[in-house]
Amino acid sequence: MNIFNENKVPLKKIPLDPRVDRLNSFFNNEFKSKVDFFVRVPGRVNIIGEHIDYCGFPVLPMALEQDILVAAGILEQPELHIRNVDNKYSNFDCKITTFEELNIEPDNNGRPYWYNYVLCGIKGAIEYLENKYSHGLRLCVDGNIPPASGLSSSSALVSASTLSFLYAQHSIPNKSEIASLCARSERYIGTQGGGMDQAIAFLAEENSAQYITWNPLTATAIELPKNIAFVVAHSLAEVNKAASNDFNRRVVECRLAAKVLARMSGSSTNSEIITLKEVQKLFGKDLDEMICLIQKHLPKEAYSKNEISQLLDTTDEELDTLYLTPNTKNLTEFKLKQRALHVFQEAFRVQKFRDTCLQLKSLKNGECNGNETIDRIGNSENKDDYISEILGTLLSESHFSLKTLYECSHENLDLLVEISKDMGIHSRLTGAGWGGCIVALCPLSKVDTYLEKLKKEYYEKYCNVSEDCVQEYAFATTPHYGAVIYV
Ligand code: ADP
Ligand code: NG1
Ligand code: MG
Repeated sequence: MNIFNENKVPLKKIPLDPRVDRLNSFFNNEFKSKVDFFVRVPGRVNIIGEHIDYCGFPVLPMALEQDILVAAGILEQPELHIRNVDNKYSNFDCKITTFEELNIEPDNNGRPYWYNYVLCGIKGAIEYLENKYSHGLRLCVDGNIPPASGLSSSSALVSASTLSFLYAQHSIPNKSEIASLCARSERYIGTQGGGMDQAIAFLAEENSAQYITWNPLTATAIELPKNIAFVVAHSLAEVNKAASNDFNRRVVECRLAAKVLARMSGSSTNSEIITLKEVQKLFGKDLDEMICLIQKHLPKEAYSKNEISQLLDTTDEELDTLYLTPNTKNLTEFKLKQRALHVFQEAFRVQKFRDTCLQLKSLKNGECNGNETIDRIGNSENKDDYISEILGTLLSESHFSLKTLYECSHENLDLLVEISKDMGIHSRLTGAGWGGCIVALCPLSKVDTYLEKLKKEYYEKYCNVSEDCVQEYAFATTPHYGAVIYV
């Protein structure tokens, strides 16, 4: 076990923190035994790159201060005892055997029980260990990431569970490996997400966002301009992504769009192509050119299942088994053009956001070298305002696309975005959408006025929240560090 290997999830001393103390006492009371270790996994805010991780395109999230904190006690017997400090979350106890036998079922309304996320994490860990494990666990969970709000509370919970279980078996995988494992584990809840949430949970660094790529998974630190703050504001519309087929519907629409585009390029239907990124590679075109190709190859507003089967020269039954999920098999209509357009355009915005941050850094380091954009930034009267406007516009465009092409916004999110716009502040929904939070790019000098405006014009006017609670729902944030084990 190499404690100092920077690729491994770090082991740190248990911090002096009242929240850790409270969780420790809660665990002692609940189980009449001592905590062996704690695990902390942060939530995240995705700055830009929404609904494109599962299409193979890079994204740009940062970790939050808010986290899932877990206290764990190692057991000799193969059992799980799961508790939560918040008593709205019920206790759960079970025996464990093999990952094949660990069933994860939702309630009668198709909503996952909260502890199903813990079970997903454990199931993934047992699968990774090929059923060779020797210890069970007692777990107490304390989370302060607003749940079901696009800040990735689910992945923090799954990842903290996987990490706890592996550590209890004396296994500390490296960060990229466990990030990919946790992304696979969370799919047991029923949603076919990409790996963004788990990647940032493990690969985050303090003070910078991460530019995350797939296959192979890499994270590159991106310094954000110092004169801006990222403000998160909750619309107070909560939505559990595994309780409906909205999320998976988008995933399969992108898959089918990729498949149809690949077919148009002359590739055989049984090729492995399944993501829009792979299709781009197949065509050998840049993002702009792909956007033009969509207009040509996917002209219709909607495609029926039968039309897609014909385009792919397959049967509806084969379509079900190869590309659809249990909760999307009953769908009869798919929007391929709109979803693919959003994906390629959003991928382009991520590149532009990252490049602008890098160009600003080059300029600050005095590395101009006749680069046109850098010169333009350098020559602008107020560099900071100029950069804020470029980055902010990308956020506004992203929101518009998510609202109109991807259809995953919510009226409360749109209202928050409009209120922000009134003050000249660009913002967008963050996370999967259909509710949850916006992220706004706010000049540092305007943060207090902006938060005050949100309080007056959103929280006081439309929501019944007390003044002290507003800070919990609207806050400026800076990039935090990733998952840790406290021993
Ligand atoms: P998010 O955008 O926050 O990831 P999801 O819909 O993916 O939203 O997952 C939210 C679900 O995760 C909640 O409905 C709940 O079941 C679970 N969850 C999140 N935080 C906690 C917590 N602190 N304690 C228990 N369960 C939690
Ligand atoms: P949230 O909103 O945290 O559940 C989901 C997916 C991400 C990504 C975003 C949209 C999971 C675990 N998370 O996040 O992979 O696709 O939506 O960009 O499925
Ligand atoms: Mg989630």
